[in-house]
Amino acid sequence: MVDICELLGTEYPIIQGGMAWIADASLASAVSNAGGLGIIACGNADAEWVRSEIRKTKELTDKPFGVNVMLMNPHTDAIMEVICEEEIPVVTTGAGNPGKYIPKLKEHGIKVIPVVSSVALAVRLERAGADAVIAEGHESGGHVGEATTMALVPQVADAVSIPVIAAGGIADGRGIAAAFMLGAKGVQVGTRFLVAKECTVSQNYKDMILKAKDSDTVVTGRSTGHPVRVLKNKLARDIAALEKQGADPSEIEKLGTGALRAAVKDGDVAYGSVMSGQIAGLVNKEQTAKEIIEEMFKEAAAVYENRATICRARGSILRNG
Ligand code: TUI
Repeated sequence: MVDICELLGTEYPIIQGGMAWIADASLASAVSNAGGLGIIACGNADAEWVRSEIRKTKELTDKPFGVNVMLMNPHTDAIMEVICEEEIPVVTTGAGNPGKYIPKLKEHGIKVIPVVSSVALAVRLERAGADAVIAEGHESGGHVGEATTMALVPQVADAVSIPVIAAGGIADGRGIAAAFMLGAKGVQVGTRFLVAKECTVSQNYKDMILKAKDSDTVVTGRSTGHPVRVLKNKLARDIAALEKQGADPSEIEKLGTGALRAAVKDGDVAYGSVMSGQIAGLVNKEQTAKEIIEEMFKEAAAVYENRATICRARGSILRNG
């Protein structure tokens, strides 16, 4: 199987999550400069915004970086054109099936790494030519599937022969080590990079992540067909109450429109949508992207060393009787 760092062109097997409105040139270049794969997230932006962030990122790093395309974006066709023109090495996708775009991206030598939340889609996309898949569990922030990372990653790893990158609930070295134990060859990390010094999200948003506890996220919007994991706030409670009353899904959609932007850009963390993974409770300090990546992999290496020590000790016990 192809080495994931070779595939991504990175020093570390880590991809930054494609966080809509949040993952811009500043965060993407910082993650790439630190040896991971930085990602510009398109969210619902138009193709010219994407081109402009790509150009800025190229000014800020000479390392590879990727673009995440959220497939519900109405400008997806034009964004794919820009990605081909700008010769982006890696594309990740979310919230849909990117199958129809794969042939053209591959013609341009672009690696395609879709996010999947089921074995069935992973298998279909491997057949369609995907270079790897990101198996994203229910613990993730934003748009989520049903299967948890623990259940999804090994099942996807058994079903495909391309590399599997685990996502959802990973924010330290233990998470990396666990993901590799489940059969992943790399990890995608979102929530921890949200509080990176280079992340331009509003300080109110960062503070809410830093203060969050394990039980502070909730999934809203199930009735709309687009469930999203967010930190609990007034908006989340209003949506939950409306959904309980059986409100029209279009009414719920309306409440969500513009809400992510309000939290990210204006710092409205009461009525904005504060998307976050369940692991926010573990994220309690602002660091540079470089500090985050180095700390996480140092911790992961320590987990493996501990195991090796235990195995050696157990070996001596068995030998010595
Ligand atoms: O895409 C994400 N996470 C996101 S996108 C986003 S922007 C947004 N804003 C408001 C409402 C909705 C979205 C915020 N967070 N993660 C990747 C992901 N993809 N999770 C689940 C999926 C997924 C779901 C269905 C991938 C494929 C899929 O396929 C359906 C099909 O067509 O087979």
